[in-house]
Order: sequence, then structure tokens, then C-alpha cells
Amino acid sequence: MTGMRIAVLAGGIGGARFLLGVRAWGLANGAEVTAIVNVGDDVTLHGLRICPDLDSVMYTLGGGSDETRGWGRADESWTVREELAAYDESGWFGLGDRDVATHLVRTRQLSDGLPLSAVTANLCRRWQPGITLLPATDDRVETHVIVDGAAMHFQEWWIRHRAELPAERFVFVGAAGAAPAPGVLDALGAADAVLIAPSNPVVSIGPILAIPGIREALAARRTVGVSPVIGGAPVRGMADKCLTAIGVPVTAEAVGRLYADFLTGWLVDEADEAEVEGVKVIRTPLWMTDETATVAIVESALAC
Ligand code: FO1
Repeated sequence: MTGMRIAVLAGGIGGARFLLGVRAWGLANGAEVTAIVNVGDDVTLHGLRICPDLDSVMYTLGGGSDETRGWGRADESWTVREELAAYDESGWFGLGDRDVATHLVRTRQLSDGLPLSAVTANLCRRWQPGITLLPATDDRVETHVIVDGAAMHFQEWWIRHRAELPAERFVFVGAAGAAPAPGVLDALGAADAVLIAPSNPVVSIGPILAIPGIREALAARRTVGVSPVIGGAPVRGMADKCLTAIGVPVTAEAVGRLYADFLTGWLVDEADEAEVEGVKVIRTPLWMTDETATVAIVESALAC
């Protein structure tokens, strides 16, 4: 009897922390884990293809991430960034020297014609994340933010402007024509359980769901989500600004309703109440204070 198979939809920082718990549970229980990771944050800067969510997950699970920042490398230096800033206005993007090596290797392999999923597998040979990492798609999908009628890349809105410019809407450029990456639909189809990480529902989970075929595949499985909102505030990041921008209340219940068409279960923190039509709501502590706490969340989700 093969072990249990778990697929996880995840974004960057919160997703990576959640995946540490899923990996730990999987190792203890002989389960096979596949992470389907958002590519909407991806951006080309200085000719380099940068994949923030894939890198956050890869570095975090590979033991190379800076835990305080949640993104980029530990023991990082910023010489390239400083030198670039002496030439142009690009200094707003925190391009770390160690991180540049990842973007150089990825960009070279992409320009050699390898799909992002193959490039990610190659990078993971170094990082050994202990689970399978798949980009949601090999196609180019980017989240752009409409501000005053004009489109801006999500990264510029998020980092340079600290998400303070009023976002009229989010556009997942390329999503409608994108295909799930090789292995994504197989992983979802074979999963005994699919978990939705407590990532930003608008700009991390949203772009994954926007890829044709993925939302339908989730609806056919036992899919359990973990609220990224606790007590009316996002666990991390600025999901509240994104939710407000699309007119969704910043509550665990409202996010659950965003996913209701495919959810079997929805985990909310003990501080919250939620009623989601046709979805089993479980109240349990959701602060991922350490790996043990996260494993407990995973267990609650799998028991749902
Ligand atoms: N997030 C920031 O808040 N400031 C940065 O300067 C920054 C640089 C950066 C460089 C590479 C990378 O992979 C991620 C980076 N992030 C940065 C995080 C990135 O914006 C993520 O997309 C968001 O944190 C959402 O997951």
C-alpha cells in the first residue's frame, strides 16, 4: 500500500512555513507531498527571471532562507543591488548577491528552452526540499495591479509602494491561456487530500486558481483550506490590502467563501467564527509559531 499522497497549493512566505509542517507530517507518516506553487509574483528584472514564491519555498525547505525576512537567502549581501542603484532606479527591489546566482542559473536554463518545471527540478537538486515542487504553470503568468487605470507589476506595487497605492483590481496576465504545469493535474488527481496553504488568497492562491483546469480538479478532491486571516487580520504580509481592494471583508469566513466552490473543509482560528455553505468549518489554533504547531494544523486539516 503506497503512502498517502498530499498536494498543497501555496504562495511564498506563509506557504513555505506551512509546507515545513506538511513535510514533517509527511516524513512521520510515509506520505508523498507535492507543492503547487504560485508563479504570479514572477518578474523579469535586469534580464533575470525571478520567481519569488518558488524561491521562498525552495530556500525555506532547503534550509537556505533568511527566516526573518521570509524571502531571499540567509547570510545575504547586497553589493549587486547597491551597484545597480548607482546606475538606475531599481534599488527598490532587494536583489541579494547569493539570490542573483539562482536567477542567473534559472534564466540561462529558461533561455536554453527548458520549461520552468524542469528548471525548478534542477534547482531543487541543490536545495533538496524533501517534497516535490511544481510551478502552477510553465507558462508566463504575472500578477499586475491596476492603479489609476494603469497596470503595474505586483512586485512594484507590493515592494516599492508598500501596497499603499489604491489597487482597483488585480489582473493575472496570461492565466486564461496558461496550462497547468506537467504533473500538477496528476498530483491533484492522485491526492488523498489537497491542502490550501494560509497564503494570500488574492495574489498567491488566486493566480493558481485562475489557471484553467485547476479549480475544477480541486472540486473533485477532498480539499481543505487553512485561513490566512486570524481575528480580522492577515497572519502575515498585506493580504488585508488585497482583500479590501477586491471588496472582500478581511475575515476567515469571507476567505472561506471565496474558496467555497471547491472546499470540503475550512480551518479557522479559535478567535474566529465562520459559516461557509456546504463546507465543514473546524476551529483550531492557526498560529504557525513553530513546526510542531504547524504539524498540529496539518493534522487537523487531514482529519477534517
Ligand atoms: N519583498 C520585499 O518586501 N522587499 C524586497 O525587496 C523583496 C525582494 C525580493 C527579491 C527576491 C525574491 O524572491 C523575493 C523578494 N521579496 C521582497 C518578496 C517578494 O516580494 C514576494 O513576492 C512577496 O513577499 C509575496 O510573496
